[in-house]
Amino acid sequence: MLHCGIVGLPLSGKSTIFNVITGAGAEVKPYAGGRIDPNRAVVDVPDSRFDRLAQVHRPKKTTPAQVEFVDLAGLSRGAGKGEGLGNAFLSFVADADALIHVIRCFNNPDAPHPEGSVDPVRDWDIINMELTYRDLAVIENRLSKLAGKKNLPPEEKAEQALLERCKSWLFEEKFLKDLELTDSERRSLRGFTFLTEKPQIIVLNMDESTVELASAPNGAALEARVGLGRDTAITLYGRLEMDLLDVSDDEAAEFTQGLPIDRPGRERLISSAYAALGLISFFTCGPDEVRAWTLHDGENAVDAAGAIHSDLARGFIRAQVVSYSDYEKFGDSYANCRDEGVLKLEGRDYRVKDGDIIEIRFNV
Ligand SMILES: Nc1nc2c(ncn2[C@@H]2O[C@H](COP(=O)(O)OP(=O)(O)O)[C@@H](O)[C@H]2O)c(=O)[nH]1
Ligand SMILES: [Mg+2]
Repeated sequence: MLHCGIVGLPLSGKSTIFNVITGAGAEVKPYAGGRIDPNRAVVDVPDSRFDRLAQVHRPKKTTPAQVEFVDLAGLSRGAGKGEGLGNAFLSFVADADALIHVIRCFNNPDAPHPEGSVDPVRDWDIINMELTYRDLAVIENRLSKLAGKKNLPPEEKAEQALLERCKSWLFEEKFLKDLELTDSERRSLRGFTFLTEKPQIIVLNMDESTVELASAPNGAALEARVGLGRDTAITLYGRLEMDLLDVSDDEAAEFTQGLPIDRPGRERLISSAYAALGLISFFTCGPDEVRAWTLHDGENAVDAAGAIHSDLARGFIRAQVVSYSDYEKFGDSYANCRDEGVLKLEGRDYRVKDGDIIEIRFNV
């Protein structure tokens, strides 16, 4: 399951956004709290294809893909150096596959900004600085261990050189996810769970009065900094969208008039997360269960089999595959799809596509 950690300064609206995503009713506080226990929620991935497949098959059980969200206490200055809640907090972050980075763009005198003013660019820098400090601390720690050893074996020499490269890169104020590395170098860094290596989905938490990003505080600079326009940055209207959870559709339509909210916040966020992480879904359909599964784009038929069960990967023979769109087009019938030649038997190396409906043939 995809695991997303929500980060941001205190009072940036993290818990509010957690509620928008999950409808979970987490405590939203107008002051900077000191809890480190995170709120956790598992959310179904919205997918209209999955919903329709469930209607067509009427199985005993339906299992959508799911994402876990973890809402943490705020990250403050100094956390990366172990101050305050720093280390405990950052260990939660290290577990995440992706970070939802909430940036405060709203004014709210009832919840004064901990830095004294609303300045999204400064806030963006503070958080990323903390993530960078933490990664540097991890690197320094390992480097000093290696430096203490005599006669490093070749793999540790290589590790040392690689960590030195990472360190200089971080000193240039760049993120490790943007450092060009070979697959084996990436793999050797995995155990460090570097925070700046994680994809970020940037959530600009807007005032309901701020329709255009340009009218957000320091909007132009912010846009340049976070590269808005890439699929990894979205705007959310935290408080407004949280209030929408409690009203009728008609009222909601009235509230959101003129705002660029075409789909519910949770859908926008989850689909950005899938895009940022390069994730795709495939489906298995039968009378017992219709289920959506998550893979990384580029994974093959054996990976799909392994996602379902390790036995299926081990005894893999072939995958029967039809795309969702063909299946729908030909009357939701495998027989029709076979006649039309769109139902295929694929081998191990077949690259799974988003929306494939798959049945694994196997022998154990
Ligand atoms: N005006 C306005 N206030 C918000 C918005 N999002 C959050 N708040 C308020 O800011 C305060 C802190 O929100 P919270 O979600 O607890 O922030 P956290 O500390 O980052 O988890 C609460 O009083 C919220 O009602 C927003 O989009 N607009
Ligand atoms: Mg909170």
